[in-house]
Amino acid sequence: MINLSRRKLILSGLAATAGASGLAVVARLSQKYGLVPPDHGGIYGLGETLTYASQRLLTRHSLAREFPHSRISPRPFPNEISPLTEEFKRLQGGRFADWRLSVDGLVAEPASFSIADLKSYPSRSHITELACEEGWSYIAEWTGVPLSHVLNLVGVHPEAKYVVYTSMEPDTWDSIDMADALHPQTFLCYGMNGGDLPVPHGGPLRMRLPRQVGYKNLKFITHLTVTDKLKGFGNGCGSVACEYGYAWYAGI
Ligand SMILES: Nc1nc2c(c(=O)[nH]1)N[C@H]1C(S)=C(S)[C@@H](COP(=O)(O)O)O[C@H]1N2
Ligand SMILES: [Mo]
Repeated sequence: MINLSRRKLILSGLAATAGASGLAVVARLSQKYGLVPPDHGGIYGLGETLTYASQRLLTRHSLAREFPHSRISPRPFPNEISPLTEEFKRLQGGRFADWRLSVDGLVAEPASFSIADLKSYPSRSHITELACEEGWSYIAEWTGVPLSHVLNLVGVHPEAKYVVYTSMEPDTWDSIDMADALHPQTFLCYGMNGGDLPVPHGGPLRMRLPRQVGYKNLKFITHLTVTDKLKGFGNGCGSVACEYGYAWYAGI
């Protein structure tokens, strides 16, 4: 763990060298302290590294803003109806009783969970904003089980660095680092505004991670893989979105 004074030192190092001409030094410092995001190789590589490194050093433990009930948006906007696959329709027809979330990778005991299993664990709620990169946003109350709870149940190996999550929507997956995976506001979310999570908003289960923008909050997730490297997942940059040019780390 990086302590506060060392954190300050690295940060001022990052800032000073970025302000001067030594961007290569930023890259080297970030590498040294494990602060390089998986999509650092692109045209904006150094920018992504600087954003991720400074946010990780400054805000690793900070919380996304929570709102009072009175601020819940009357008409939350779903940007997608449902994955219109036969398999999804079959599960939806059975009210998701046959639906499972499977968890594997660097864990002591791979497992799979029904929605009833997930609902039997301690549930948490927060009223937070979902902000799309396209400019719209809304506030809702999100309920779920903290991802950290499920990761503790399966026993994550110490070398784990990322959690990859996959949607039932074809070719849709993303990943987060362990700081976000273990963050108290990061939920496997099955509820919204007091009811079950509606299908248009990702029901029966979505990732809810209010410290990153909308597109990291994948809907219809059914599979988690804990890993120490993202090489081997798609082209290795950490998400499908990133393969289309969006940042892997999209902190707010
Ligand atoms: N499976 C899946 N998850 C997804 C998306 C999607 O198209 N498919 N869109 C993302 C984007 S860009 C945003 S802004 C949010 C929107 O969440 P909402 O539809 O519940 O408002 O979902 C994210 N999760
Ligand atoms: Mo979005």
